[in-house]
Amino acid sequence: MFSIQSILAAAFVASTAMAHFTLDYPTSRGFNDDNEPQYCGGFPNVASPRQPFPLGKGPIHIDSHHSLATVVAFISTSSSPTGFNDFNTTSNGTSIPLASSIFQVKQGDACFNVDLGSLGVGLTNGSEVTLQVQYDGGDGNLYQCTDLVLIEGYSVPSNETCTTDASLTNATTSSTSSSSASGTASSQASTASASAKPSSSSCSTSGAFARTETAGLGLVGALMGVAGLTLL
Ligand SMILES: [Cu+2]
Repeated sequence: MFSIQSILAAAFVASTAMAHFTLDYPTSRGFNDDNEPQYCGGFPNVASPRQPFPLGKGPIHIDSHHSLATVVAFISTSSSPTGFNDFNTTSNGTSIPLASSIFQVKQGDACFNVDLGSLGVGLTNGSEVTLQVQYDGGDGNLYQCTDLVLIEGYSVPSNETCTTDASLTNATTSSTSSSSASGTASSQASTASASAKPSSSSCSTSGAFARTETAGLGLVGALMGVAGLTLL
């Protein structure tokens, strides 16, 4: 017969199988656990209205459901991006630097700052961008997008300010010290399946996504290699 304990245990397993990670601020386009490995987490269309966000330093909040994960953010300057390539270059062919370092987060809430106005891709007051967060907690790259309009001097709600910037304290590589030309969205996407190792993930949503790849290592390795070259 079934005991209360076994029923509770089953419920616990079910609940931990939810939500690899969520993008909590700015608000995500949408969240679908099963589709999170897809471009923009399976939400390819721009959300309207765009959310106001600082042209200067502004905070991004995520909630991680893996014990350890590798995170990076990048942007598209297209008003209607349709795929990863739109996060690679601007409409006039300028490479878009990563919007953050590549850094690690532990389970739970994490916050990091971006400074989109300083990326050197011509963003000004009123510019429209889409920010995509890439997250790898051991079961493959996952994505969330948010659609923004950049406002000079915009003040975020005080409760959204980062008390600890995870991208500074836990960075595995910097987005600013190396040439960003290599650190673009498509190169991240293309290295996503480059390496594999056993996963320590506690989050397997389905057979299809319960892979044992750790894309972050390949990505970090590729970027560190380039960073090394630029130091020569
Ligand atoms: Cu997961």
